[in-house]
Amino acid sequence: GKVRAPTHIISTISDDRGEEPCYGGVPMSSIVEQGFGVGDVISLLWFKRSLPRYCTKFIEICIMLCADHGPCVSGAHNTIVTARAGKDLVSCLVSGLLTIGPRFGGAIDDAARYFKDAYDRNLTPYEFVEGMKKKGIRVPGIGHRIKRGDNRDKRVELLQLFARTNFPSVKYMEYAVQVETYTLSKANNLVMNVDGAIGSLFLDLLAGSGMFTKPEIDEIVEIGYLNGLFVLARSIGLIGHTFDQKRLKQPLYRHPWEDVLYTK
Ligand code: Q5B
Repeated sequence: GKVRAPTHIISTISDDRGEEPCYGGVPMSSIVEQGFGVGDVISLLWFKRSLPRYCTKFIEICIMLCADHGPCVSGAHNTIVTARAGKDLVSCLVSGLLTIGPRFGGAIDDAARYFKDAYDRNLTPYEFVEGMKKKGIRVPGIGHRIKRGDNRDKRVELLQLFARTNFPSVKYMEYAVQVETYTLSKANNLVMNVDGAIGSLFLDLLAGSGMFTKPEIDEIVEIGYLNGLFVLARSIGLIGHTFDQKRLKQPLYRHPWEDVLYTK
């Protein structure tokens, strides 16, 4: 009989060999005819299943709310400086993307990991936060440079409102809110940030939708899918900042001497 040569790549999410490409087994024409959105496409390509509409809508809201946060944040700043150095679009984009990490935008996975672990182990917010402090780890998803207890992040409120209205359960989010109440009692800057809101609410989506088994949820949290939402979303804004700088014909950026403390 026929002998199949061993393959060098295994791929399970898409297939372009037929008459039309398929995402997660769904032909492109069905995706268009059924009026699928980018949330459905993410569901098929990242999670390999069609998720209920409230889940795909939540994914789309995350993308929209994280698309940009002005020119002063780390990512946009890098992109703007790179654009002003005359670099191409991809260089400007990746220069901004490379700032995404544990302090800026890339705390979603760790927020999900730590909130899940603490909630599943029945830790009180006090035990959780003080335990993190003892280990010298900042609570991911908590704290913001400009947001405060008396100047909350509107994005967090919008995500929470959507989830409270549409999700069957928001137990992880409510736990994160309790953690925030405790951290705010310590310092006014320790609000829940957008990473913490998405991290905790995605746990609720995974656990409450009935679309994932427990081992699948553990794997998603362990691998770390959720920073991908911020990376994808912020790419939209970083591309916008690149075009903006080029349209404005901005010159090479040089930081002013007066703003540097030169010291020995
Ligand atoms: N302290 C975000 O810090 C920031 C603490 C904490 C315990 C915490 C910090 C942090 C965890 C990572 C995280 C996502 C670095 C943030 C984002 C997207 C964005 C960005 C934008 C957008 C801010 C002052 C005192 C110190 C600290 C203590 C601070 N955070 N303690 N757990 N989590 N968070 N990142 O203002 O006693 O004085 O030493 O690492 O979730 O990135 O808009 O800008 O859309 O683009 O620099 O929203 O919170 O505060 O470092 O001066 O700390 O608070 O230990 O205590 P800051 P620091 P002490 S959302």
